[in-house]
Order: sequence, then C-alpha cells, then structure tokens
Amino acid sequence: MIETREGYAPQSPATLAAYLGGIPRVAALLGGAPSGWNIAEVGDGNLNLVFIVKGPAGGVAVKQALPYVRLVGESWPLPLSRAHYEHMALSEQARLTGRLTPEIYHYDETLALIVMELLEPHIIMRRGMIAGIEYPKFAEDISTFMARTLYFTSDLALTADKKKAMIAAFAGNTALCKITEDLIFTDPYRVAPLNRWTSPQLDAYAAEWRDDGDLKVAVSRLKLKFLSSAEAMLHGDLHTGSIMLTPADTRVIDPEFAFMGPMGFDAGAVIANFLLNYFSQDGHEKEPGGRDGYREWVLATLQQIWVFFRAKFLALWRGDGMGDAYPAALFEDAEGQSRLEQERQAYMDRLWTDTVGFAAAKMTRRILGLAHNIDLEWIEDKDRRALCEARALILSRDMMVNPGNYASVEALAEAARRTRRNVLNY
Ligand code: SR1
Ligand code: MG
Repeated sequence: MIETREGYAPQSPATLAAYLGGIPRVAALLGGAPSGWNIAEVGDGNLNLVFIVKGPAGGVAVKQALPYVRLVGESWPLPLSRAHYEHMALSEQARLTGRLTPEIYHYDETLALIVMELLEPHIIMRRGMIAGIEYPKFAEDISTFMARTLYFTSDLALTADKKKAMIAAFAGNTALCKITEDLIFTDPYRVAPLNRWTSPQLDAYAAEWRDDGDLKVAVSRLKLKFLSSAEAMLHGDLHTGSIMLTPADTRVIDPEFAFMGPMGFDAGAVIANFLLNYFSQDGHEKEPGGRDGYREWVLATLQQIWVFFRAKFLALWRGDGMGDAYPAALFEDAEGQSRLEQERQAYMDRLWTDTVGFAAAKMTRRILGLAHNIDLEWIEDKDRRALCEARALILSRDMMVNPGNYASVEALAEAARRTRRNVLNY
C-alpha cells in the first residue's frame, strides 16, 4: 500500500516555490520573489525527487522522498520515513566530519523533504570517473569520512547506553535495509523478476551464479553479518553516486539507507565502485590504452583509501578508546598495551576481510541484479560492456569465495589488473 500522510504531497516547481517562500532562511538565501525563482526537478536516482532552486542571491537543493521506488513505480511502495533517517544520519555525519557533508538549511518531517546546500560546481563522482577526471583529494577525504563516522559511532568510542540508543534510533529503517538484503544479498543468486543483465552475452554467467553453492553460502554469510552486526552507524549506500565533488572539495550525500550495521559494508561500497569503474574504462576509452593512466589512478586511489582509512581509524582508537569495548583497566601495563595494539591490528585485518566480501557482493549486484551502474550501462557496445562486466564478475566471485587471496589492498589491486589482462572474452 502506498503510504499517505496528512499534509504530505509530492512537490512540483510551482508548489515548491510557494513553500520555500514561507521559510525565511531559505527565502533569504535565494533572494528576490518566489515567482522569479528558477526551479527544475533533476532527480536521476532510483528513489526520490530532487529539485535545484535558484534565485538572484543564491541556490538550494531540495530532496523529497516519494512513497514508492521511483525506478520501479507505484507497484513498489516505500515509506516516507526514510527522510527522517537520512536527516538524522546527515546531522550526525556533519557533527563528526564537518564540511564533508552538505549543509542542511531546513527539514520538514511531514513533507519528507530536506532543503540543503546547492553543491556547485560539484558533480556526481560516478560521472566524473566515467569522464576520466582525477580527484587528488578524494582518498584523503573519504578515508576521513569513513574513519570518523564509523569509529565514533562504534563500541570503541561509545558507552553501551549511547550505542544502544543509536541502535534504537535507526532500528526503524527496515524498509531500506530490506532493499539491500534482497537486491544485494539474495536476488542476484536466484531467479528474481527484477533481475537484469547484458543479455544474451551474460546469460551463462547469470545461470552459473544461480547454481553456485559456494557463492550462495559466502553471500549468505555476508547477509547474516549485515543483518546482525550493529557495529557502527553506516551511510548504507556509499557508492560513487552518493558523492558530489570537485578536484578540491568532496561531499558525501544521500544517507537514507543509514542504520547500525557492519563497518565493512560502507568500506566495501567504495572499493566495489572503484573496481567497477576500473573495469568499465575499456568501454570508455577512445583508443586501446587511452585510459591506461586513468586506470592506474583508480587503483592507486583505491589503495590509498584503505591505507589512509586504516591509519586514521587506528589513530582515533589509540587517542580515544573511551568506549565500553576493550576497557582501559584490562590493558594498563606495558604487556597489556602491547596486547591491545596487536588486537587493534587484528581488528583491522578482520575489517578488511569483511570489506572484500561486501565489495564483491556490491559488484555482483550491479551486473546481475536490478539496479546497475552507469559506469557499465553507458557502454553502448554490448559485447564490449559484457567483457567489462564478465571481468568484474569473475573477480567478485573469487573475492567472495576466497577472501584469503586478498590479504591486502595491494593484492586486490593486482588481482584486478591480472583479471583484466587474462580475461579476454565474456
Ligand atoms: C530500488 S533501490 C536500488 C538501489 O538504489 C540505491 O542507490 C541503493 O543502492 C539501492 O540498492
Ligand atoms: Mg541514493
């Protein structure tokens, strides 16, 4: 059933002008009269309405939840409450990371609508990477974002009462979690009506994935972790479509899938999208080898993201460690300090293994499931696209089933190079 809520109506440019005109802070930011504002609906995501509003003095972006999945239509209802969780996560991320999120100007719970900073001249990172643009600050920024949001909402930093309060606060975002549980961890491995892939080129892969017992066990272990490990507040959908940036400024947007879950899910999302972009470059280069340099930038940045994240997370833990996990009283003397440091390293190693698994699941779902990436979708030549996708699928299968083959991020980057070199047909 499509949710109805008193006072809720999807906005149009005309209704939005009148509405924003009644919010003094926003009206002042835009300047002039509402009748003179330029408003366009520009949403190209899977779920929501997004408006860009410009007035003589400035601009704002407005995001409004629809009571259904935009990509599919009214046949797939989705609760408006996701705007509540998005607003809560954005506020927490802003508190923890400052300028790495857009500024929020206004939130309306009834309309499920957020008015925020218009990010200009930022573009969606996925589009920039398809165009071959390098982002020299990105690894620094995203590793800070992940380290601070994940560390400070975990049991390493929070007392148990505060951590449980956060779990309670996000526990109702079940419909968005269910999308992930179905679309990432289940549907690509079974016959599901909304699955799609490059056909007929990848028909045999889709059939094989549905018939692969090892893969089904591996992805189900990951699903169990996603369902049961409330380690930290996740962004929940940290792909390159959830990042707007310029080479000098990075902002993380769209945390409507936020909930308390396993940290490797966020880290894995970033890694997966870098690997998918890496494999997609063969479909975007104008002449063979034309994107060799960019491909290496993608892998070098992927490695930096993990190396920087690990170092920053560990530094926060060493300098803080105020949470109820690993009580200081148990590790006071030199021997205790040394054991605790060994444990920190082991913790990060386990987190890397989770990250590899979640990255693999996120790669597979973008090729065999419902929601695909334009990195691959925009490759018009279907044979060429299928080759890029087959490489990503082959690597992702091994990452999921044999995570021990990827003990370091360098090993993962080298495996991506090797897969591209060795897989010459889909
Ligand atoms: C039906 S929603 C499909 C996907 O879009 C979002 O960006 C999430 O990744 C979700 O899985
Ligand atoms: Mg989104």
